[in-house]
Amino acid sequence: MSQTTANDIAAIGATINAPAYVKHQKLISWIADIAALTKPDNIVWCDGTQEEYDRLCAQMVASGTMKKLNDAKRPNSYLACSDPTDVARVEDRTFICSEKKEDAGPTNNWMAPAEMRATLNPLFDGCMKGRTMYVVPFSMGPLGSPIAHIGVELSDSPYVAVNMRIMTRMGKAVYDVLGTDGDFVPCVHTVGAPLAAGQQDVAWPCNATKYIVHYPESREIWSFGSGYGGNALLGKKCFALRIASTMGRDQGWLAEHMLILGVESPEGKKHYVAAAFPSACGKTNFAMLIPAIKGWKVTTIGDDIAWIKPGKDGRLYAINPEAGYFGVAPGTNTATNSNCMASLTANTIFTNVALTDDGDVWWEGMTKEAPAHLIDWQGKDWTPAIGKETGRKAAHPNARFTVAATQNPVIDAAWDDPAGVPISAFIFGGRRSTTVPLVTEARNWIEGVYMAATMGSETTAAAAGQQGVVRRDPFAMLPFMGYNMSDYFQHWLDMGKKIDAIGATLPSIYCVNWFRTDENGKFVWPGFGDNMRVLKWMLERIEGKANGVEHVFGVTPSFDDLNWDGLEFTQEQFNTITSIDVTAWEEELVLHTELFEKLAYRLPAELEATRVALKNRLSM
Ligand code: SAT
Ligand code: MN
Repeated sequence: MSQTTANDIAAIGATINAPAYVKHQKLISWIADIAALTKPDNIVWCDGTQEEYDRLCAQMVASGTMKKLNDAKRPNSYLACSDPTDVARVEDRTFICSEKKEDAGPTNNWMAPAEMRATLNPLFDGCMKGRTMYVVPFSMGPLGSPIAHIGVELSDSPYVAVNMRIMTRMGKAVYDVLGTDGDFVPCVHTVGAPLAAGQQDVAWPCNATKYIVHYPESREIWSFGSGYGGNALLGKKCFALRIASTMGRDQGWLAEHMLILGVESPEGKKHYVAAAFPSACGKTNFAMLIPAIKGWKVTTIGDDIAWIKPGKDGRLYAINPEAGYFGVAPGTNTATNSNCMASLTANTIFTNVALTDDGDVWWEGMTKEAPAHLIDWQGKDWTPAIGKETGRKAAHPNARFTVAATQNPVIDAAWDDPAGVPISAFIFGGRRSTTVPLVTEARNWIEGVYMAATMGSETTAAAAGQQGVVRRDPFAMLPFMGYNMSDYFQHWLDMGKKIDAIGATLPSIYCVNWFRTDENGKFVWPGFGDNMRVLKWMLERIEGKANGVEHVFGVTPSFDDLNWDGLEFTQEQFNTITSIDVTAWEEELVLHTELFEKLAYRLPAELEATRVALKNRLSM
């Protein structure tokens, strides 16, 4: 085969209209290859400017994909309503295509790369006919940060292009960082709905066949058939978690499904913590919480994903690779998250919420009473009476907002710091109506990894499928792991060992559960701003200032160890959410065993040893 020369590249660049500022030959020939395969009518090179954003939004308003909201109510904001079959991530259509099946592990769908490529090739062939291909260059993390990485998404969805501008650092400046030969993760996305000549488009094109495919070895992402959220905004779960987790394993860092927040005490002492919860368990609320205790301040670094690398001092430093929030709208209101509501007053894209008669948005839980009339997320008339009669929701339970992080009134001053922020604690939490107590501190790193590895949570609307059943969700990473789960546990254990070996301080690890219910199925813990009481205890533990009681799993506060200023909460209520029911825990440990049996191949011995020790302590 002959070498491609600079002249050839110039010619290739010209056929795909590459702007002069794109100087990366490999990138140009990759884009040319994808254009030749997908056969779009046009190529638009996104520069990330406001003008471009406004133009694409106006174009989507004209085509019926989006509605512009009333500027007097919600300036520069839009509503997009998806096809009713395209409303959440599709985990059963998500694949990790490593060369060896065991490298994807038992928790992932796997297909051999060659077989998957043979499957996808005919689907992608001509898939963009009649459409425009948008070239979307983006940085996950502050441009040029040593913790950041670059991706380029080719998509035939203008909805993806505008959402990526909010969710990532997207635009021309990325090419400066890339230079002539910088690394990037190639991401190909199509809604999978080519248009024949003269064929009328629909408001939300998509395909009943869906594939969300990752090739961890070549670090590629191919997504077919969905225009929604994590299936289509490939910088998010696909890159920042699935591909990045494999990069982290290979390069000695961590890509985690974690929010990052800053907490400042009344004395001005500041800590950063990172917390993992499964999708739709209140991460955005926690990341923006308004402390119920006077004098404390919480600020946001990120609400969904953390990239964490060891710094020169050996401590772990984290960045938020994203630049915006793609949060769940239903349930959000000025009482549960007023910072979030303040973020959404302008410049926001809403997806699958309801439209009010005066051109604003509404969702379940936004106000106590629903407006008298709405157009629901499927474009149908909706009134409270209709809702009551049919059980139909005005907004889809997984309806979302997309908003820039900079609109958050409590954004942390360091949120964009390329160096990241030092992490003092990791928090792991699930949605559990029983069994798991309010808060437990791990006595050591291995116990903490065990807690995270055995996390369980009742399922929510963020993923297609049955809701409300407990599933094991290790590290809240189950749907987002790019490699073998057991190897990932090992990676966490190894990171701990390495940091310990150089004498640097490891973050403390906590397990929390805000969701325990009473005999009537009502949440006992008030949650939201009152979670500050738990945070305060954690930070004071880290500083050696707070007491706790040791029990079978670790250390928990007694009633008197928490601050109760301004909250009526009885010792009895406290017992309801902290008690350890031995029988329930024996059953829980059986489920841990089931998980470990499933993950037995390459499961670190330390974890099974921890389980055995736990079981022995429990039966003492
Ligand atoms: O993956 S999404 O970004 O669509 C939402 C989520 O599951 O957290
Ligand atoms: Mn998430």
